[in-house]
Order: sequence, then C-alpha cells, then structure tokens
Amino acid sequence: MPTAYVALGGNLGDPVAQMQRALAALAQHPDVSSVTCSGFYRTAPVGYDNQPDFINAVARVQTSLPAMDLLQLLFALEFEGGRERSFANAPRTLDLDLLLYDELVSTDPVMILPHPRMHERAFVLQPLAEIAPEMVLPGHGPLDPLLRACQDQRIERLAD
Ligand code: PH2
Ligand code: MG
Ligand code: MG
Repeated sequence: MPTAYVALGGNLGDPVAQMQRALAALAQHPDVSSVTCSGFYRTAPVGYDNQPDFINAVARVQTSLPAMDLLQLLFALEFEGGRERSFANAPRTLDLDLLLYDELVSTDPVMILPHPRMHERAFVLQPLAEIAPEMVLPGHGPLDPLLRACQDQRIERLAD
C-alpha cells in the first residue's frame, strides 16, 4: 500500500484540537490503513511574520487512495477544520499539505510532489525526522544537514 507524508499546521482557533480531529478523521477513512503522527511543535511563522505562532506536526499515512484523491480528502478536512483561503501564508485554522507520496514526482500545479519547500522548513523537517529519521529527500539528501541549515527557525516540541 502506498505511503504518504502529510504536514499539519494551524495558528488560529485551537490548532491542536483541529489537528487531532483531522488525524482521527484520516485514521477512520475506509481507504486509510494507518496514520502515525509525530509530536506537536510550536513554531515561529515562516514567510509572513506578523501572525501568531503555529502548531505543526507531520504524519505518515498508509492509504490505497491515489495521490490526487488523498489531496482532495485533505482539502475536505481543511474545510471541515474551518479553513478559509485569503492570501498566501495567511493565518489559518488548519493546513494539511501533502509532502510526499511514495516516490511520485508530480509537476501538476495543484499537487507538486515532493513538496517544493519542505526541505527548507524546520517546522516540517523536525517532526518528519521524529517519524522517519532515515528519510532522504529526493534532490536534497538526508534530513540532518537540511535541519542544521534552518537552525535560525524557532521550533519547540510540546509535551505529549
Ligand atoms: N505554513 C505556511 C507558511 N508559514 N510557518 C510555520 N511556522 N508553520 C506553518 O505551517 C507555515 C508557516 C504556509 O502554509
Ligand atoms: Mg502549508
Ligand atoms: Mg496548504
């Protein structure tokens, strides 16, 4: 069964609860066989500074859904989580980004895979390293050197 990695994030409302609801909904989906999530992290906003800290995590999802169907499911869960779309990098209740889907490379503008910015974001790399320490990102290499390169990004693991 294919393995996907999904980044979860949010900085409005109760992001922890919104992310936990999304994880539960994913795990209950008939075409999803397992969901393994990292711990939750409090992270400084990247890209657009003038907004609250985020909560972030990364989950490994084993699913028989094709990549585009999984992406549509993530969009539906974002909507259920109260997501409204305003401007790029705007504050949001729930953001679910498909990072990787097996070895799939996609240049479709709605589903670029691997995610084009994941290798430069501590809020993705740190939780990913927790559940997939041996991961090698296509075109970018292992996680540890990538993480060292974004040491200036504030990130703090929340207690379990
Ligand atoms: N998501 C963004 C832009 N900036 N910063 C943090 N810390 N966490 C995020 O999830 C995040 C961000 C765009 O989706
Ligand atoms: Mg995002
Ligand atoms: Mg997104």
